[in-house]
Amino acid sequence: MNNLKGKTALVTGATSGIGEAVAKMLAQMGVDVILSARNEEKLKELQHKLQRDYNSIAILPLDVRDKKRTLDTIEDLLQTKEIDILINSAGLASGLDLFDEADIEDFEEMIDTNIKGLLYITRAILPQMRKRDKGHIVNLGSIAGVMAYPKGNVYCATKAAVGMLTDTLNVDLVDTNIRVSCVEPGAVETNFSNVRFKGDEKKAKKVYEGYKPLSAEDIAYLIIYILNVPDHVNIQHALIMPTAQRNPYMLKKEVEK
Ligand code: 8X3
Repeated sequence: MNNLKGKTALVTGATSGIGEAVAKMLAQMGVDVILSARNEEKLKELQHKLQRDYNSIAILPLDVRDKKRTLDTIEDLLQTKEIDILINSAGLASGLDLFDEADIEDFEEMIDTNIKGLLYITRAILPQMRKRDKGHIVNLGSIAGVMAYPKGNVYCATKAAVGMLTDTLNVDLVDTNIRVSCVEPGAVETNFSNVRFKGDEKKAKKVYEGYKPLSAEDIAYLIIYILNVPDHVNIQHALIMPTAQRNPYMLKKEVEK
């Protein structure tokens, strides 16, 4: 069953990790994909790669933290495109420190991207979806937004906000056919920890050692499933963890002998 063919999707954070994996899978499903991220060169590279095999792949260079540019760019985009699917996957963790020792710049970067960026994009896209009475928004939450873990502080808070925004959007959209979903992964091996630890690859690699973490593709499969279910089905939250991890505290690691 492919309910997605011929639809148009906008994917933020499309040049890495989960965003990139979802963009590729959407293209495979025959969706016209608009790839959005900050780095234009990377966007062009991915567009070039995908265009060889799939239909329409457009790019939208954008830093979602820039309110005015985001609102203006989306307004322009909507003059010519009807967006059926919005994947809000731009987001990051910056630092893993005790709250009282953490860098306030890190707090702001996470709030600006994970919450405010998501708000700007969604606020700009949603009126068109409401007018057409159709659309599906998928937000990238996290187990971090469901359960607090040590030193997660502001990252956990931003992802809790993403989860709650999913709920409040669903409530505000009760009289429409628009669906809003939040995917909440545990440990996924992507560039995530590398960014969190600011390029300390050794520290980043350690996070995924001794067990099989999820891959970006595992999350992309789930997102495709969520998007592809019949119109009367709205999967509002989906918590997805590696089998070795049951929550942020319970992770079965093989110990080296
Ligand atoms: C990523 C998962 O557990 O590192 O959001 O916060 S975790």
